[in-house]
Amino acid sequence: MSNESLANLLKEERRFAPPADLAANANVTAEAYEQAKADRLGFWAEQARRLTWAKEPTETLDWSNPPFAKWFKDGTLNVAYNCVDRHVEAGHGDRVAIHFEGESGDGRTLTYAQLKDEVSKAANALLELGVRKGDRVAIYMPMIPETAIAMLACARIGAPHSVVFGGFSSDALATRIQDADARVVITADGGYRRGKPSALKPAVDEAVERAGIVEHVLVVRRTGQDVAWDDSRDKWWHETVERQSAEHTPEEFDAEHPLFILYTSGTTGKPKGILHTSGGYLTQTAYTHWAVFDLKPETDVFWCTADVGWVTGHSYIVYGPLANGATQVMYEGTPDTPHQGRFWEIVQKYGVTILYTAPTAIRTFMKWGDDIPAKFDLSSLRVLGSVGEPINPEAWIWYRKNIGADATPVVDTWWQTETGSMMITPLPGVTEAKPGSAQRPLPGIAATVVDDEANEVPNGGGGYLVLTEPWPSMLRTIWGDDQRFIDTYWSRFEGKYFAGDGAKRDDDGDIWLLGRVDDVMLVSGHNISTTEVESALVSHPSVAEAAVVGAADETTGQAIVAFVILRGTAAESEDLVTELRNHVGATLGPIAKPKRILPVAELPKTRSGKIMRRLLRDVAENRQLGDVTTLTDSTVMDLIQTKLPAAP
Ligand code: 6R9
Repeated sequence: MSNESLANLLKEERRFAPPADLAANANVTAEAYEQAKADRLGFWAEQARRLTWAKEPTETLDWSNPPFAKWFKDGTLNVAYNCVDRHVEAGHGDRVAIHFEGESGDGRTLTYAQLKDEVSKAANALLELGVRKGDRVAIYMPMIPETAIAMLACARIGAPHSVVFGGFSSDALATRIQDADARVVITADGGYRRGKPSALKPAVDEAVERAGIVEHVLVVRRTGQDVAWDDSRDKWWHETVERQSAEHTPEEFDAEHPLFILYTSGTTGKPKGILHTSGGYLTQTAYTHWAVFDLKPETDVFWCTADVGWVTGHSYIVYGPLANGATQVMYEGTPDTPHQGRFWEIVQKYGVTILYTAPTAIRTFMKWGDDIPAKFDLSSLRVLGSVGEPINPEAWIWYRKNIGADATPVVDTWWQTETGSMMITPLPGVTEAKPGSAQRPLPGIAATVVDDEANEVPNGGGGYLVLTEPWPSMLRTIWGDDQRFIDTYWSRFEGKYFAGDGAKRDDDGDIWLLGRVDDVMLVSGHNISTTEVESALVSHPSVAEAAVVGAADETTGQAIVAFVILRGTAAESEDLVTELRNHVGATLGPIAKPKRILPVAELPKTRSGKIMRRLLRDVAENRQLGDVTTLTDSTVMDLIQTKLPAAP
């Protein structure tokens, strides 16, 4: 953003106070902000006491060699013990840990006592396969309980896991196996997706062949489909794990012992293996899951709809909820199988009280229509969360109104794979909520918005989001590449973590996220955020979803090109396009009017639901498409290309 700070275009005046009863019984009150401000490290030291340490840490943060942080470094603990055993020891062995809902309606309930046995057996099996402390294990699985069990078994023996999203190609899996030098892969024959078994093992076979270093493949039988088998290498989970002893004594590891590597693709270059360690990561995931969702472990039923292959699944299906002894739902399939009310049917069936999902899902539900959730009893819900992208104010309002009975708080949580857990978000019992804004850094977190020269922008200004103090669940490095870690995150602004997101501060000082800096458009010398133009489009009753990009333009530098998905009833026409352009002009000002608006059937998205604007930019600029390997459905791009007349 060289010419001018991000234009501050969107005005959102709606406000929602926390419900009185929730505020009165909230886990966290406004005092937490004061307390953390007065003594930030003392605050985190106190949060670390949520965990059970084998040896209590005496030092909170060692920041003597920035940006390489060490949190709680003289403490030792076992992460799996914290997520499982200690709840059983505390007398909660009969509490449900996981209500598993298979796509085809099959299900299974695991109590904490059962989870302890399963994790112990899996840990013993990994030991039998020769896995030792520090060895990396790749996990390529559908959304089934064995995935969480496998991750916890790795944590239990100190073997960092690298979960690779089950939808990624064998290529992507092979690169990640190689980069982490993983000798063991845990997978399944397949999983259910859209009513059909979807194979995983063939991709593993190919990846293992290509990587050339894998010694054992442990295979869960989920679908029963035929699989190729290599007797010297492949082992069935039900044969290898089931015969193990359910006794396994957890070993204690240093707080900074690596817990997992998770690859983020980024826009260019080879994927970055984001490294997270044990004590600080678990402290912040447990704290945020408890604070931001106001979790009451005895009564709440939590459901995070993310895939475990995404960081959201790591932190808010596996580590945060289980460290807190929560009861949660885990769902294998898609939201429209066998019908478009599937999510609401699940909420009703299990009495879900806290729901955590992504804006892309919410916009899809909006498109499907209000009458679908209206058919189900959603009265158990008391807190709704959003993560993954900026949530358009209209989607926020829809979520609260149609899912939350116009009463539940919506927490819009900003964070990244790199931050490990939530960083900027309202608190449900404290914050007067603003639709579309993540609002404030959590207690103990220091975030701000700066301009090109690293000066903090005043209220009303826009620029780059930075984190100004280390935090417990921060990434420790990029696996095998400390220099890339420094260059990517710590070099843009001296001494500050550069998140790569554009942001603005409103007149109250609240933070609004405006999308990736790489996506910001420069139109006639004005930096305009894709998010704001998209939100303006989505606020029109005919638009369900929108993706906006800047395409090279001779007169204005870049011109705004919008791809829109129309709502079911809206017909595509010249008049509608003109109306949409005028609507954006009226909402944001003439500078933000898209030059072209193209109705499309689908938008290109990553597996975690993020719109891949760079591919749309390629289309808008008539270029060869870049890397499409992380796309959910690559045929989407063919459809979009046929919509686009050759650029003028
Ligand atoms: C957790 C996760 C990180 C990027 C991040 C930002 C976007 C996530 C957001 C949000 C606005 C929110 N993002 N949550 N933008 N508001 N509440 O998504 O991790 O997959 O690494 O993506 O997602 O652009 O920088 P990850």
